Amino acid sequence: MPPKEEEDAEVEEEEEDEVDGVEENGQDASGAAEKKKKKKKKSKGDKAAASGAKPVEEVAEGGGGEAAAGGDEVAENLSSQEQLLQLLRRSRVCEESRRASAERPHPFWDTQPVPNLGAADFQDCGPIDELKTPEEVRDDPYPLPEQFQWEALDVDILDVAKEIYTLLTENYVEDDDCMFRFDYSVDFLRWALKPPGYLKEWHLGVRVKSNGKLVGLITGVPATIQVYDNTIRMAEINFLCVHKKLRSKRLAPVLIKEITRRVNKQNIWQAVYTAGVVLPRPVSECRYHHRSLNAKKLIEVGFSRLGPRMTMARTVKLYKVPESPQLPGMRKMEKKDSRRVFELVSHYLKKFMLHPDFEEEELAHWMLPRENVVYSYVRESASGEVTDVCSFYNLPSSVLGNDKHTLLKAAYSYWNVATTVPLRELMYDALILAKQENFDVFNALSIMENESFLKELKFDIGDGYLQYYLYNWKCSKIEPSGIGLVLL
Ligand code: MYA
Repeated sequence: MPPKEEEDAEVEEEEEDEVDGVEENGQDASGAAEKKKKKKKKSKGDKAAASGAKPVEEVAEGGGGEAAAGGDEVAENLSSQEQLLQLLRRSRVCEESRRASAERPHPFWDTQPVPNLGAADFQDCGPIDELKTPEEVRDDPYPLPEQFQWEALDVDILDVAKEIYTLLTENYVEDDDCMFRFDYSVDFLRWALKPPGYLKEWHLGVRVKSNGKLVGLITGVPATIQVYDNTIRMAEINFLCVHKKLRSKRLAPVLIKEITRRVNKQNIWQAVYTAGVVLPRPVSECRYHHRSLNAKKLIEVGFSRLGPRMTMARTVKLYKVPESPQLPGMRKMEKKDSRRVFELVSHYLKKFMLHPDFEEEELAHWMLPRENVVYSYVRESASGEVTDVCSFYNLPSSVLGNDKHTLLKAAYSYWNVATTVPLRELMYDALILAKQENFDVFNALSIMENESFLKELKFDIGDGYLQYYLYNWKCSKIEPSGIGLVLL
């Protein structure tokens, strides 16, 4: 399969809604450019995407690259030599962008209990900060600039959940070329934010006092995580988001410090998180891979492009999958399967250096099927034993500035355990099931044992990375194949 490549898109125009008065009154801009937790595209350099990333400064300044991807015509007019040149240029830009991010100063992160980017790898494991008690942690929330206030967001209130949805769909993670932006649904957000033991206080919003508008977010949920031989109660941090009009005003560090305070008050001192941006300091650097399910649409939206000497018809044929699962006994997971799925998944995860240590109830929360959110299937033998399990979650992206399509439906590989067949065969059925559910693309990271099926199942490598981070925990770096953790 020849590598696929994409063209730069024009940067989307910023929306014009008002965030009253905040820019004049905001704190000084640091000049730190935004970079994103990257997902999505094939042949873009980002968190689930796959081609060349622009340097962060260029993205922040809205600098354009080439014209927007134009489907067959443009793709077919490019000679394979031109495509190769583009590929090389993009990989270089992506690497430069990563290096720039790695080399610039980190006035906030340098004050935090995380290893320096340049520090030697650790041989030992343990907390970085001195041990404290919750009583030693300040009682007062960190101060925000005068015009803002904190709020613990209640996602059970539909209007509040919708406000979070709006903030994220308009301002959350985009690919490096600003062609796609995550579109986490309300149902997804409620699922992601309400596992057993969740705390409303860790769903932290920043509102403009004068009009109540939600302009900032960071969330945490509790999880037990095993890192090498240590089992640690942690917070999984996600959905850090600052409204586009309030970027580079050092609001993110305040959000991070305040969520840290709230987590510490619960006697929890470590956290795990992922990001597309390079910060001090990843414990692992993984890559996204993308399997086309709807090749024509992916090309039309500029997610992928026709390979050299490929026609649309040949490409569609290349990615065609059977209509129904190939393994006998595949069916949707049900509540009655929770115990067995728990046994399979928790036993399987033990082989990885970094993995969640689930309670049965917790895993049932994460895996029981929810329409349009999470899809889980088990394989039941003739004698009624559940032997294999696969799952994926639904994280669509808005397609920005495309005349024909507004949404890209992406499935993300989740917890998969094969005991009766090679993982590749199980994942082939996962692709088929995702296609049945009308997904356009199936994304998987280079983690766990995924390398065993990516190539054969025609996944294309993305050109971006997903960094895994631990807060206040030092340990030796982990290869992607040692990561047994998927964060949403
Ligand atoms: S990753 C997804 C992050 N969200 C997005 O990419 C959405 C779109 N972007 C934005 O909304 C903004 O650009 C954000 C930054 C909010 C990202 N993780 O306020 P600033 C540092 C951590 O002027 P802004 C996810 O959700 C940056 O290096 N830090 O910048 C996991 C700089 O610090 P330093 C980040 O662009 C989140 C400072 O912020 C990230 O307006 C895990 C600049 O602040 C990032 N993704 O806002 C959070 N991006 O100067 C950490 C930039 O030092 C959790 N920065 O380089 C840590 C554990 C906490 C709990 C601990 C409990 C024990």
